[in-house]
Amino acid sequence: MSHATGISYLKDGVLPHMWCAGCGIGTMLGALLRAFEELGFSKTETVVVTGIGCTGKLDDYLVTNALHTTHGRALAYATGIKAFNPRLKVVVIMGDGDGVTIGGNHFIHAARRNIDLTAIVLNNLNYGMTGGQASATSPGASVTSTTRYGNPERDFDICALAQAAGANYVARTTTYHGWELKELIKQALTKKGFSLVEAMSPCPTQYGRRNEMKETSAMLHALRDQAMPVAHWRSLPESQRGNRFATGTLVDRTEPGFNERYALVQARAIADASVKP
Ligand SMILES: Cc1ncc(C[n+]2csc(CCOP(=O)(O)OP(=O)(O)O)c2C)c(N)n1
Repeated sequence: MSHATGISYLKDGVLPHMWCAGCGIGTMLGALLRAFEELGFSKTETVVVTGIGCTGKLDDYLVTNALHTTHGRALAYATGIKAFNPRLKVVVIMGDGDGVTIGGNHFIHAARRNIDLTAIVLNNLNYGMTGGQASATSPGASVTSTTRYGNPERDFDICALAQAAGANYVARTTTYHGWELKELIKQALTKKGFSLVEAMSPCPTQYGRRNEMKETSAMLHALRDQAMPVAHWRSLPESQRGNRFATGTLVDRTEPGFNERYALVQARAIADASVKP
């Protein structure tokens, strides 16, 4: 049996890519390309929107439509695209800094609107591109370039945030689990309403080396060991979960999304206008 490579969605001449050895962004790109191919996504009717950061460079590699936006604002641009032309498939790729730190407010409101977008947040636990500063997902005990003696802040659970705000679909895995990542991206891409896939990823250059994971592969293996399929994770009392996080599909609902609700409002407004002089 031959597997999809997704190569037809990759721009010519872009390899080798720009990310560090051991970074998970290339794995996420591979999963996305394969998901596009397996779902037969149209190159002209798919728009990949990115913010700024190492993860935000991903749109450079694609032959789909792409929009490279400002830091933390990718979801706002994507919302405009989807509201204007609901026929387009809109996929938003962000780092944890981009998506839920500087971009936290846009993230909450995109999930609240349940707008029909797929957001993929690559969570490498810090601001990779600018030197490894703490982000809203850096764990409390972690050392980053701005928290040299530990992080006094608490971290966000991105999936719980999306669930609480109203997203229809929420999933998480790691870039160690490349095939699962592709499958979860496919589910998210076919889901109506706001869908989120969180890809836990190593950042050996910035995060790993400051947190006693000096080998290039060490953070990848640490994430692998922390990942726990959601059914198992839910069966354990909180006291036994330790630092493990749940993976797989965490939320799957069918609430109406923004575009459906907006179409109803539009129909009412048009009907109202037609009876008035
Ligand atoms: C408004 C604004 N503030 C700050 C920056 C500087 N900046 C560029 S990338 C980045 C961090 C990106 O981190 P993250 O989103 O986690 O992505 P990663 O690089 O880790 O993939 C920052 C702070 C910017 N470009 N624009």
